Amino acid sequence: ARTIHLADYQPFTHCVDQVDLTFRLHPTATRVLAKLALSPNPARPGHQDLRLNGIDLRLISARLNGAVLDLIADETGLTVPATLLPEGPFTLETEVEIAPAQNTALEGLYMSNGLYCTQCEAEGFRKITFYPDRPDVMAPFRVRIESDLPVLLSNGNPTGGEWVDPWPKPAYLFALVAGDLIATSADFTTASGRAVKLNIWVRPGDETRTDYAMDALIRSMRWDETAYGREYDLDVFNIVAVDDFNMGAMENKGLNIFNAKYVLASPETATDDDYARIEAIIAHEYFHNWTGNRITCRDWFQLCLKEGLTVFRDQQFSGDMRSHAVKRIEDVLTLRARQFREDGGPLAHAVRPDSFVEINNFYTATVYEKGAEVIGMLKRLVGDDGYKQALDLYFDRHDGQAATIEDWLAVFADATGRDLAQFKRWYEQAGTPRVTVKEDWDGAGTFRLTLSQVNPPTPGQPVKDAKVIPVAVGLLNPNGGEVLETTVLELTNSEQVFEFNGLAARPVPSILRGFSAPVVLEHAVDPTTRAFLLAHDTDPFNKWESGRALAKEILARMVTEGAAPGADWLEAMTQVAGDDSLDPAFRALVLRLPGEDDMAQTLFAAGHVPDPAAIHAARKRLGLALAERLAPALPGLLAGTVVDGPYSPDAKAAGKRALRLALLSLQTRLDAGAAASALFAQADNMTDEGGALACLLEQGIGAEELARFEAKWHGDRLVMDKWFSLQVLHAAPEALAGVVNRLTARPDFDMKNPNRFRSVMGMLAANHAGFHHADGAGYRLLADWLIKLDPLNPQTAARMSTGFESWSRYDADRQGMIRGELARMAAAPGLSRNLGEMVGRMLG
Ligand code: B3K
Ligand code: ZN
Repeated sequence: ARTIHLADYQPFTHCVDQVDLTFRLHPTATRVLAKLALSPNPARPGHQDLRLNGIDLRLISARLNGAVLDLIADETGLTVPATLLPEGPFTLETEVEIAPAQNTALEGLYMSNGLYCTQCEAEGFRKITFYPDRPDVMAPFRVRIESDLPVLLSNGNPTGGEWVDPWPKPAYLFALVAGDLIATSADFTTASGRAVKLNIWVRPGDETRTDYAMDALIRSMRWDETAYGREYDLDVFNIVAVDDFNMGAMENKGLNIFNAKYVLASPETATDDDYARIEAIIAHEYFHNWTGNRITCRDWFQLCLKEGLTVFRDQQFSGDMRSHAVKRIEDVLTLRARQFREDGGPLAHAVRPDSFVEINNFYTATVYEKGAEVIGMLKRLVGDDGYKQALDLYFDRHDGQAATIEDWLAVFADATGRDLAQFKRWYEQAGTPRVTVKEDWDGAGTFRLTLSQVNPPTPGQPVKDAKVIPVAVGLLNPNGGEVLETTVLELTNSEQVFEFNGLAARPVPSILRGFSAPVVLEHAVDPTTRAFLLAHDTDPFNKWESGRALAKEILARMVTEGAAPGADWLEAMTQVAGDDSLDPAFRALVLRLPGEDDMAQTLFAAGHVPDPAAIHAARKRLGLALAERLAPALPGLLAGTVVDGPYSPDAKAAGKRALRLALLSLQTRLDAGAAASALFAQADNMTDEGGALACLLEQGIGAEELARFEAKWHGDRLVMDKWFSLQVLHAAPEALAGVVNRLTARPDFDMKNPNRFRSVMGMLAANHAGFHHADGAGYRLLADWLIKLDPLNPQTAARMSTGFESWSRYDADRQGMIRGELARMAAAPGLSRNLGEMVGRMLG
């Protein structure tokens, strides 16, 4: 397969001035008529061939300025030779036939439960019609849909039986939906007075579960007006929920298409986490209307231009709606679990990669989450005002354009006068920097911090330059009072000394407050000081982080030295559990034990070969030790988390439920499941019901509850996904393969449905001790199923293969087994470009 390089970018030969599409829908023989108004692109002088992308299209006819063309398409598209083209503007009409019902890849036009829908990002439009399918070709679209189905939707405004989108857009933002759908509607008036009709379209029966998504949409629209001065720009905004979708959702202009999982919510069926994710994803897709649609990417290497920024914006939004402290901790947990893991293995790549084989393989935690972190650092370095000025300039200067990271950095440089040449390395160099801290107290009022950075090698990038790293620091006095409030130190060299004078006593430093940079901090701190910071730090992130570091250090010593659970940590946890002055959501996060994959990552970084079984056993012992320590207080603490009144998904009530479930997980280790069974039986919401079930399964009990859950929910696809997930995630290591085999043999295990496939195979890889069981059964199972899925849905197969990305951490036996499975996949006949690239990169 061919590798595409950023350095080879060239503008397209032609401009598309207008697109007119007619769809005659049919499950196996849809006709697509495309009329393109084209003209030579002045940016590409000379008389050029016209090359259009097209895959799996049956060409019926082609006409140039009305005259029939005798052309034959090849595997990847259609060329109209320059010799046939006039000097100036011309029209090209094509008619093609496609078969949406046979499209299991869920890319292009496909069918989901009787509904026609599309997914075009990144390169799906070429499966719909012949077109220059690249983001820098932007055109206004007009769409006519011929079908008997009751609801027919596309981008833009409905006008005289057509959908007219006045905003020039790249083909990846095209969308079409047709089917039997019901809308929940609302009216929205923008700040400048535009009336907008909002519709959320779902399958009949699901319309009782759309209220929260609508509420989140309205709040998102208002927020973007106040926080960024960005208004909506069409008369309608449609959202459609579909059951079969490769990812979370898609920001098609005026017609967002969502995985039903991220739209539908009712208290009985959705957890608090589901509600929070729905809010975040609704916001994310809506925010793309400006950061992604009005200003798009010049080429796919610039993907982080829209994704990093839009993630950053949705994180700000969720923080404003809920709690900034809790949101930041959750975001860092995700970053470490997914992005640090990726950055430390064979799939590491820059936030802006410079080559790819299959772009769909680069919708990663690095592009999204690290991309957002990079923007957070930029904001810290230029300040809130500088950020605002830069963003205003960005929207002003680049509206209607397809832009680059160079454009993005230029608006910051121009708006603030700051030189960002060194900062740009964050976009170009992969890997997680390690920042080491040394403290020095001279006994006479001066405290010195020596910060140094190491940028580890990653595939294709053996040597790295120093980054500019904003390290937010505060100093506490020995009584816990703050003597230096949060100050940003700029680490730009490989080593630098920062001095603080006039101090009355040796301070306790709080370093990397708010997780001010996506780095691994190496700072030797004794357990007493960690506990002190957990008790006194004024920065909520570092307060949590101190408890986290303490737990990880103890777990590491339990695994490597057979140490006992540390007294400092148990004491500190007791304090936090009982401290009613702290936000319950925060307490829940502190009480949550570090995950096993996280521990494997940490141990590996410290020079150990992680033993999955030993980590699993140590984590169990630590949980039990904590439960026993808290035992006398647990009933009272649990009673304090009862939420009065009917269910509400708001952050305060959700925080209480999160604390209750954290405590219940401990209690279940002591009472053989009595409290959890009771909560399960009386639960009136999915957070409690699913949470109680998880507590039971985690302890290897709960078979009866599992059966009751199935009997109650077997008709609900989304809830049944949870039923599948929970069993796989919490299966005992030696039982995992058996559980997976039992579940995949069920008739309701439909591998064509990505949610269902992920519920089992994603959780298989997430069950650390089970997946890495020494018998290798987990590895074989995952590889077997990826080989089966790949011919049907290469995108999801490739995505799920990241279960193997951490292979190099483990012992020689496990490495051998995983590499064996990767090689077996690599040799699978007809392997897709998607999975082929992933497997090839993992094999190195
Ligand atoms: N832009 C889409 C993701 C498309 C993924 C293509 N494989 C959703 C989002 O980031 O909002
Ligand atoms: Zn996005």
